[in-house]
Amino acid sequence: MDFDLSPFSHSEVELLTDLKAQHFLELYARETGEVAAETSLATPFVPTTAQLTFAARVAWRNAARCIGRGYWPALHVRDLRHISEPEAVFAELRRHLALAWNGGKVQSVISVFGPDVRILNDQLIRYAGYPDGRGDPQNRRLTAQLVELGWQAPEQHTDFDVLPLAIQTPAGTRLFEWEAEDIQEVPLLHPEAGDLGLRWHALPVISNMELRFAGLTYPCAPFNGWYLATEIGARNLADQNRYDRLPELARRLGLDTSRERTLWRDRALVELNRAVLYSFDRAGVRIDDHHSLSQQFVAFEERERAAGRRVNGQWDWLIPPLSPATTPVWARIYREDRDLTPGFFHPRQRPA
Ligand code: NRG
Repeated sequence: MDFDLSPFSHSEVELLTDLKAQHFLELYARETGEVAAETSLATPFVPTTAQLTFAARVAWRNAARCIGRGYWPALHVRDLRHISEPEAVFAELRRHLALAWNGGKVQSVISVFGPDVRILNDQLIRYAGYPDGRGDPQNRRLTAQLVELGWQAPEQHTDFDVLPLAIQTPAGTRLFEWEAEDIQEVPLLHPEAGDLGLRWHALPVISNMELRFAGLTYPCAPFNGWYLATEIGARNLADQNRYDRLPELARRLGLDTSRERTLWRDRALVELNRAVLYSFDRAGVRIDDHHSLSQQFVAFEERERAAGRRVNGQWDWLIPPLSPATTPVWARIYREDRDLTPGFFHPRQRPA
């Protein structure tokens, strides 16, 4: 439950915040069996590490768009609320990447920082998008912002130049460059067509969503799971407004691209997704396919039902972009509560 607090007076806001804290503590007690001390208006609620850990995991469980949340109880939560100095934040983010990478056996990790920090980048690892057409067109605005903040792009633009990270505090915005060892990437090989001259990074780390619960907001709480192959093969590298590589792949594969009805786009799309799975498997990097993950999601739904909980879901995000009707998610109906907390929210989305 969340409200827009702007029309309320200071004391009304305090009361609502207190109610939200009570609401969270009831949930915490119900699910963990631990009864926590009551909060009151006199003493603002400061969650314990155990409560923060629970909240972050439930926020993942509540994430309406995520097909991978069956793993929610295994989220590794790093309580870094005492850290808000940019250098220290960046050092911890490097540790986050190493912990999440785990030698290729990618683990889900969230790092929760102090309240005055924000990250400008929407993911920790992003490829630059340049006006000359190189790189990821989705990141053109971010790239321009980082250049404005002082980033010097490499002289020779490539399609996969990793952007620096912009960390914002009340003292200003600072840029940090990743070390080569921080960034794990997988070059894409097609099992029959060979090297595709493409690559993708192993870790999707969402860095611009706020963690909200108990009337509290943590604006810097980057989290990651691992990739679902269609994210890379059916969107990032395939979308016409992203890397748009289907025509080139179709030609390589000798497909007839003269007419739409040869379905060369669909055939190239399947082959690109095969290449992503094949390459990640070969490199020993954890990745899911949409059939297995959809089945796991349905099993998660069953577990939630058994626990007496309703699954929050957004159907158009849960279905995969490749062969959606072959998965069990296609024929199901989902309802979304956009205010459900604990949750992850975009900063523009209603205040907590
Ligand atoms: N489609 C985006 C990533 C979105 C989140 N996906 C995950 N999250 N797998 C992309 O970079 O392709 N996660 O936390 O694992």
